[in-house]
Amino acid sequence: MDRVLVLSGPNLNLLGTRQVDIYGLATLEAIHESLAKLAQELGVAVDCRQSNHEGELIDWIHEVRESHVGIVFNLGAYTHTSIAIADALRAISLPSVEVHLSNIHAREAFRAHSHTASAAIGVVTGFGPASYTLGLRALMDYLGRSNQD
Ligand code: CA2
Repeated sequence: MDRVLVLSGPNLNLLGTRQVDIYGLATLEAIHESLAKLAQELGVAVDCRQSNHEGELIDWIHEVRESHVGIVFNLGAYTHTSIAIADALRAISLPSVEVHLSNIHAREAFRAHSHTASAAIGVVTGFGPASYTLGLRALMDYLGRSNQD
């Protein structure tokens, strides 16, 4: 079965415990469960991982370059700072979708810029936990269409 990496970056392991006004009450575990359920419907497997470490996120991106068909990623604050992760995404030739729980364009100005968005096929931002499932649907839709080429 095809596999998709779902990558979450720093502090997202704390979801549902703090800043619930911005990020909501859902835990990352609950988001992973809804992704697994959707993946089953879509006939794909999700491999959900979270790390607070930039190098580990980069290592995982490299690791899946031949074993997985795409990546859904929420890099947390590394979105706005990490040229190294953007380079890693560009260095592999897998399609990816960037997702954010909050609308990064409706917050502080520094959040509106993403180093990594241009390495992705598209961005889903502002739909809470549904951003992850919408991102997986968008990736699978893209893969279905690219397979027809
Ligand atoms: O909206 C998103 O998904 C973000 O990627 C979340 C990042 C933020 O830096 C981005 O600008 C937008 C922050 C994730 C922090 O998550 C927390 C969860 C619980 C408590 C505190 C932080």
